[in-house]
Amino acid sequence: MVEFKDIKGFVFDLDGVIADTSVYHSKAWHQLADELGVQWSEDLANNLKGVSRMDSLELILKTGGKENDYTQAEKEHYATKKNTNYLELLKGMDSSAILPGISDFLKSLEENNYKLSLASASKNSPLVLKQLGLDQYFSEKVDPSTLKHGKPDPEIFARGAEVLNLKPEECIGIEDAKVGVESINSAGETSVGIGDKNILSEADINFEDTSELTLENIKNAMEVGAAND
Ligand code: B16
Ligand code: MG
Repeated sequence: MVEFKDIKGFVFDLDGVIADTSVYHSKAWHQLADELGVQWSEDLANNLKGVSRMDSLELILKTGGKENDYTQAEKEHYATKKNTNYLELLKGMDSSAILPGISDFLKSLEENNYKLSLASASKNSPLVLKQLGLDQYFSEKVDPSTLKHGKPDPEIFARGAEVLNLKPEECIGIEDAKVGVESINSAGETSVGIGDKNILSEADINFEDTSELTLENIKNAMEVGAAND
C-alpha cells in the first residue's frame, strides 16, 4: 500500500458518503420498479448504488426480465420520471442530511492543505452540494455527463485525480458502492469503502460508517496495511 505521507488529495463520492441521499435515490427507484412491475429487493438497491441514471433503469428492467419491452423514448421517459421524484424528495433537504463526521473531516482536510475533488455519478451533485452548504469545498468536480463509462470503469476516479493535477497514487478515493470501490482500485488510488465489509471487500480500507472517517484513522489503517504487505 502507498504510504500516508505520499497522499496529497481526496476524491469523494457524494451519495452515501457525503450525504444521506442514497436513501432518496433508492426510494425513487423503488417507486418506479413498483410501477414497472419489477420486484424490489435489498440486493437490487445495493447494485444500483453508484450506477448512472440510465444504467440503473436498464438494471431494473433486466432484473424483471423486461429489458426488451420498452423503446428508447419510453426508457428516457421513465428515467426522467425517477429524477423528478428524486428532486421532489430532495426538496427541503438541508445540512442535516450531511452524514456523521463529514463536516469535521472536510474541515480537517482543508486545514491540512489536502486537495479535494468530487467523483459522483450524479448529475444532481452540484445542486445537492449547494443545498448541503458544502460546495465551497469542491471547486473541482468531475462532470459525469462528460464520461464515456460509468463506475466500475476507472474513468471517473482517474479524472478526479487529474482535475487536482495529482497522480492517482497520491489520492485516496472514498466510496459507499461496490462499483465505486472497483473504480478507485482500477484507477490506481487507495480505496476507502464506507459500509458493509462483505459487500466492499475489495476496499483497501473499510469503515462501517462515516463517523470513523478521520485523518488519524486513515493514517493508522494505512500503516497496518503497509505492515501486512
Ligand atoms: P442522478 P454517487 C450516484 O451517485 C448514485 O449512487 C446513484 O444511485 C444514482 O443513480 C447516480 O448517482 C446518478 O444520479 O440520477 O442524480 O444523475 O453515489 O456516484 O454520488
Ligand atoms: Mg455513492
